[in-house]
Amino acid sequence: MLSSAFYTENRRRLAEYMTDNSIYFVHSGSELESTHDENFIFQPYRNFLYLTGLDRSGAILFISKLSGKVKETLYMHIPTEREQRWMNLTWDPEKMKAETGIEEIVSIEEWDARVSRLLVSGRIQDCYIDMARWSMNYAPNKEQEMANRLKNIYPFLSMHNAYAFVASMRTIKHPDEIAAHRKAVDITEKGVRNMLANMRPGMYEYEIEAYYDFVLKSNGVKVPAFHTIAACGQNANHMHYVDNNTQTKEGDLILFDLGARWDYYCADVSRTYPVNGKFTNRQAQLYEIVLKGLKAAEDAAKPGVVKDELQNLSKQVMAEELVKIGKIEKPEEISRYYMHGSGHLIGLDTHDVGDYELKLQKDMMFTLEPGLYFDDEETGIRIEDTLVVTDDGVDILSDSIPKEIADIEAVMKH
Ligand SMILES: [Mn+2]
Repeated sequence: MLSSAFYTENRRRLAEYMTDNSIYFVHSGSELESTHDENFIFQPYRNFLYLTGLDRSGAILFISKLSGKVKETLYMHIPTEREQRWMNLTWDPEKMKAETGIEEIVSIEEWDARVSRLLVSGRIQDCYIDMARWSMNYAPNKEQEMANRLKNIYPFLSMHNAYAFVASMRTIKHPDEIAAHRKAVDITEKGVRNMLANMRPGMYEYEIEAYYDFVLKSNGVKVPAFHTIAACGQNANHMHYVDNNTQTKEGDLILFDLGARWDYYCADVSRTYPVNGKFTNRQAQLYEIVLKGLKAAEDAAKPGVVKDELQNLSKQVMAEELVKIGKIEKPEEISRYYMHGSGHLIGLDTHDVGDYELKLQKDMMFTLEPGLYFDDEETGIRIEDTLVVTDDGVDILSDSIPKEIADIEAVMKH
């Protein structure tokens, strides 16, 4: 958890955005069943987390603004004695008040009575919900159910979605958030270096990955930011390959796309390494093209630049190089070997929320990840850094994770 001042400030800005005589609520989310009596690991809805710091299921943050007076209440499921015993679910409202800066914490059972009392006056006209929806086909979530219920009972309410506003706040990182990111990237680096120290041809992808997982676990990272990709040879040409169950061969390149998570802040780094520690001339030639594409974008990144322009720059640089070595005849043919965008905002989500058309601003965090995928050579290369925008450029948080050929080969010399 970051400081209570951070969460309090986030809520203050949200309340400022709300019109007078309005309410806002956001659910933390609930546990989802995986099979029989097992649940998936609970993931709090990130806007809830950003406003409270709490990762408890079954909670609602409620903010009312009445005649300019803002009141914040946290509605929580109070764990039963049985839940406290079996699940180690603690119930310490005073501690939660101190951690979140929210002065009122009450049982979720009081929700109906309290919200009724507030809405009966008819003074509340605007209701802000906070709802992200990745697909129209997902089952309705609690946020949607509650919005429908309130709209049904109080048809005069005008509904608004505060999601985009909170998402826009999330794109500019507080120094404490950047520090959490740095920690996530530092642990990622330790994990990658442990793989480099132990990787040999003939190992299965999962055996190599285990050296990374060990470092994450032993540094207190329970869950990584996303499923690790460890893809040798042709597997690297499937961008979201996560089977990681192929035996590596002498002469393979292996592509890793991975990241630790610290305080819910995600690292996202890709590297491509020769399993035996030494690039062939051809591999080095192709690798340098991707690296050149990445560096061109990193050198051009600064406040005021639109992120997509950086993607185009990487693509253009790589296309020119591919023409030079005779792999393609015209630059536009690069689309045969490069079929994804380069990078995304990053934060509490790996592919973080926010407006991707925006120009870069100081303290935004994002990734750049050009790649080239050659089915005809059974070789896929991607190099990705996690970056934070500074006054006049970017700070590459993942810069010390080896990516220059000389550094990689020196580190891997066993
Ligand atoms: Mn990425």
